[in-house]
Amino acid sequence: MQHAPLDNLFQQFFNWRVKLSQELHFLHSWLREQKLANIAVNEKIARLLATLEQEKITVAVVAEFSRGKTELINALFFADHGKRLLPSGAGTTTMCPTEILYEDSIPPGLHLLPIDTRANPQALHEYKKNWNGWAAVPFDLDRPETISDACKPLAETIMVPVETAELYGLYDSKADDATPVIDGKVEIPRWRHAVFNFPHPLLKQGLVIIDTPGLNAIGTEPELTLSTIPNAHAVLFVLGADTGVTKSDRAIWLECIATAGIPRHNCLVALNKIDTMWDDMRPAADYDADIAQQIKKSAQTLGLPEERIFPVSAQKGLIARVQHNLPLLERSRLLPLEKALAEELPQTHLDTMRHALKADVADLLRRVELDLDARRENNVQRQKELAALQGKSREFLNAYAHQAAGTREAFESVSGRLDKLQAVVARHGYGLLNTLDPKLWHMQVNAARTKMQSSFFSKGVVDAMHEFMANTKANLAAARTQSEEIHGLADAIYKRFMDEHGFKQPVPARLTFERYFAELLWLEKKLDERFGSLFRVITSAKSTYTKKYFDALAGNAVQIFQTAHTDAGLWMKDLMQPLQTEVMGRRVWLAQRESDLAVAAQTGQTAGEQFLNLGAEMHNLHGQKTRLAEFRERLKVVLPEHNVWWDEGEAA
Ligand SMILES: Nc1nc2c(ncn2[C@@H]2O[C@H](COP(=O)(O)OP(=O)(O)OP(=O)(O)O)[C@@H](O)[C@H]2O)c(=O)[nH]1
Ligand SMILES: [Mg+2]
Repeated sequence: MQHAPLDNLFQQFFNWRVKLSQELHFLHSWLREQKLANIAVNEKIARLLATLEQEKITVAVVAEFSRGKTELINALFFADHGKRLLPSGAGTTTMCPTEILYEDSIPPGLHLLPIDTRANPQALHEYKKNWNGWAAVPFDLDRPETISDACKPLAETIMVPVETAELYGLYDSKADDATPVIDGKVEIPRWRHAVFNFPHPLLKQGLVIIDTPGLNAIGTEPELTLSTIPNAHAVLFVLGADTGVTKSDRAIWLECIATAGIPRHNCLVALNKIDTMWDDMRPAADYDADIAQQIKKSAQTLGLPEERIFPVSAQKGLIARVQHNLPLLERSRLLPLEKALAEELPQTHLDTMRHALKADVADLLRRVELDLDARRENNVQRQKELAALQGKSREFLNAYAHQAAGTREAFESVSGRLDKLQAVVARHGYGLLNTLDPKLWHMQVNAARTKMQSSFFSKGVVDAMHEFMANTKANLAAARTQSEEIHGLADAIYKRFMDEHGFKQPVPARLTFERYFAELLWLEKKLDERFGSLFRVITSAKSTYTKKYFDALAGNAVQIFQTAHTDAGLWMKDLMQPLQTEVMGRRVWLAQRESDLAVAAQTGQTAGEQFLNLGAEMHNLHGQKTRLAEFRERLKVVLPEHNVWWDEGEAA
């Protein structure tokens, strides 16, 4: 059977990650062997490797229930399993959002978060930090045919009293489509969220798929629309070719995609179940015309170019793949969709990631190079000095050596001064880290929550949320000012050492806040959209939904701070490192010089042995520079200028 484009993409993505981390490991062990790996270099490489390791590609599959999402996931990604991996069937089968991934820190199996966690304020991502409260159904990996059955809990529901369902935000008696009440009870999903942890090759290579339930469930879990779906690298929206865009399809499209800030180029639409239109009694041209008409109508309703809509039959595609039936695969039209998805993914997120890695690798190499240059420069000075002292009297050499010892001692005080200045910078750094401390944010969140709870009017509830957002922005702005001041201080110190001692290492770049501000502004926009109109305020204030919305919003804001806090910590660690390395290098040089001159004063010689040693060192430095240039070239191949790394053969 034809090799699938997505398999190819992920294989290449994986190969590329392996290749890059191999190159970084080679570079690191060489730097260590050559004693060129200082703390900053070690940390930078460790960080690069961790980034590569954690990198995932996320695809969210979004649709109303029973459109064939799960079947499409089976057909696109897991047909090699030989049967239906995830359960799909008539009626609602995926009752809660399901993340399909591989995570080796938890056992393979279905991990399920109970629905009663909805009574707590913690956001979903917080539950993922601790798996204790999750139920687990282990997979028997030796009997893959049992996995689909093990996933039956995904469809489980329970009957709970109306008040409980209201508490969870899963029942609203005023809603047009309110669930029927039987003996004071209503049916709700048993689980809030599921993680399908399975060591499939694609998942091990970094693929994460989010299988979402229909409108009812999406609407009750604001975290899905506020972060999970917008953060996916590609969104696949599924329609039924038999139904076209229904009212609820349109509602999901608006809620999760059109207003969720998802760039159009990240979104593809599958017009599924085209096999329901197959009719061997009709001319093929009529069938083609019907499909074209459905595409046109769907494109118009969704406001999307027609090329983004892919007619497909997930069910027949899966059968074709399992049975190796090429004509059926062709007829299912699965491949064009798969190809589009494979082309889409690398162009978006992966390029951004590659650019970030490239900048970090370039910075790392530049630092090592500057270090080598400084060592070379020191040796040239030593050589020149010894040459100029040739033929001088023993007495002169003695006095000169004495002076060199004085210079070395004097420099000790310079490095002591740097330590003090560094302590000042670090103190300011603590201030910055305090401003960004996520713990403070938890306090702010609680304060806003109390305010919301005590507000009698709906306006007060929404005002509390807006106030929270305003505080968040103000604090981020304060942190930015602090970081600017710290950078200014570091810059002045670097300049002073440059002027006084001829140092060359430039001050590291500023800490940028644009990304965090953009994320906060986006959250604020969502808040305005959700609670902007008075009607919505009245209907939704103080409801469980409003609380859940705030929890998700606050959870996102705290995460932004968490990231900013981590970034600021790393930035602070890095800020004075280059200067410190240079001062250390100068100290070594001055000590070597002192010992050169002491030998010269003792023996009356400034040539011979010492020159030979210096010559060997220069030779060594030259060799190191050449080797570093080789590493640079090899890394350039893995991180090229142009977007070609995923091309056939490139990552092999
Ligand atoms: N004829 C036809 N039926 C399909 C196709 N894809 C899915 N189905 C059927 O549609 C029904 C729903 O499929 P699922 O994959 O469970 O749909 P879903 O969107 O995941 O549904 P929920 O998880 O319940 O929201 C099942 O009976 C499938 O067999 C298709 O391409 N053609
Ligand atoms: Mg499903």
